[in-house]
Amino acid sequence: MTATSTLADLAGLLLSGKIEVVDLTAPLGPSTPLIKLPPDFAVDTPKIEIHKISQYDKAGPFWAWNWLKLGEHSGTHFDAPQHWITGKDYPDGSTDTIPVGHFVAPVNVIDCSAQAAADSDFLLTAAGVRAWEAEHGAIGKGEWVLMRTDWDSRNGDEATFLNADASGPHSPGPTVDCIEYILERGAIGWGTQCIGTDAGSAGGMQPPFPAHNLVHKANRYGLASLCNLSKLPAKGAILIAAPLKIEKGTGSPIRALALVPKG
Ligand code: 23J
Ligand code: MN
Repeated sequence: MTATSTLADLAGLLLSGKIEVVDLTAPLGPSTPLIKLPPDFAVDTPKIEIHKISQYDKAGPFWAWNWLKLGEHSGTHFDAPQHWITGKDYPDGSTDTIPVGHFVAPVNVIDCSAQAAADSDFLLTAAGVRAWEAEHGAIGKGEWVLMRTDWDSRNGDEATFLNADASGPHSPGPTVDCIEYILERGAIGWGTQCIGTDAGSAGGMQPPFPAHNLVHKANRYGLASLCNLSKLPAKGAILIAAPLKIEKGTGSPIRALALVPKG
């Protein structure tokens, strides 16, 4: 088995549909849910705007095109190390400097959908990850770890997706020791189906927002608002998640794709 013959096999399997390309991306537009931070603490990212330049009209008779107003951390998106203060000094930690090889990697999908359905504040722990490994196999160095909660079913409506009440947002995510553990395993990043990589309750953890604080401190990456994780196997798929090459970018909307073996 050579790299050349393996890639030729991959090409054949893609064309025959025996390897399927699954879209893990939510639609990006004015109704895309956006994170709301505590008002005394921060300024929010602006609503997405799509403005028409022309549409086969006086402003451009043969062509249609738009311009966008869009925060880096909007919709299905990538968090770069420089997004967080703990990762600010990595020269290869912004969207334009991350090695592109990191954008294509094997993916582990930890199914927490039943727990998240029963408890919006469900937290995945290191013990939970170890139990998953005992069943499905070890998380390898350079691999993604994704938390499946099926929260993409809420993604069409911002209030349902954020799930906030007077006590704050209620959405599932990782504990501090979960993130410490996956980084120990050598994971390339951590991804979720919620508005951000951290749980709704993560502001009260120590450190606050551990998926941001610890992942980016380790020069690793985050993925948020992923869709369709129910279509992925626990192991065996390849994730393609590449941010736009924004100069000094802290993150970017992505078209997240998975290569999934069929049958
Ligand atoms: C800014 C401040 C806090 C958080 C976030 C952004 C995100 O979740 C994000 O999109 O990276 S927690
Ligand atoms: Mn983000």
